[in-house]
Amino acid sequence: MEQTFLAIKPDGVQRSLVGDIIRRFEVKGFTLVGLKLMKVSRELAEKHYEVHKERPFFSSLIEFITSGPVVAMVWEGDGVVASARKIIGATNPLDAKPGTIRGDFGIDVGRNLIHGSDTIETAQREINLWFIQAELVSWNPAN
Ligand code: D4T
Repeated sequence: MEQTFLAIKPDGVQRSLVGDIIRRFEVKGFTLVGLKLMKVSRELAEKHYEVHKERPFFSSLIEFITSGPVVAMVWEGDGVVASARKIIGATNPLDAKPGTIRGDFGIDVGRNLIHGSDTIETAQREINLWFIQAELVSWNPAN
């Protein structure tokens, strides 16, 4: 079954949006298989964002993601990687459509509330980076 990695960033946690954000993926019909609140180490942050190492915003991105608690999650379902990206909206919240998480709650690209894996391959890499297998729960939703 297809899986994706999502992380509610420190701004989403600080603004008490955790419940609202999780609800959007639940009501869509995806299955939550991993969930933890964590303070992200610099090492994990740098590995997660290593593709952006040379970008001018890299150091502020690392400072921000390590600044407070993050809610790390794994969600499962057919097409979940692409669908979650649609639910999240464009990287810059000013460009994100109303109805998306970033479109509804943000105005700043450096405070865009949530991360979502962009491909199935990236999702597998990120799930393995953030979770150990024993933290993931395989279950069949009754509905
Ligand atoms: P993430 O990876 O956080 O889900 O965001 P996206 O996949 O939508 O966008 P990204 O990888 O291009 O950017 C990663 C992260 O960097 C921040 N950022 C991005 C920033 O602070 N300034 C910028 O100019 C850009 C492009 C926001 C998301």
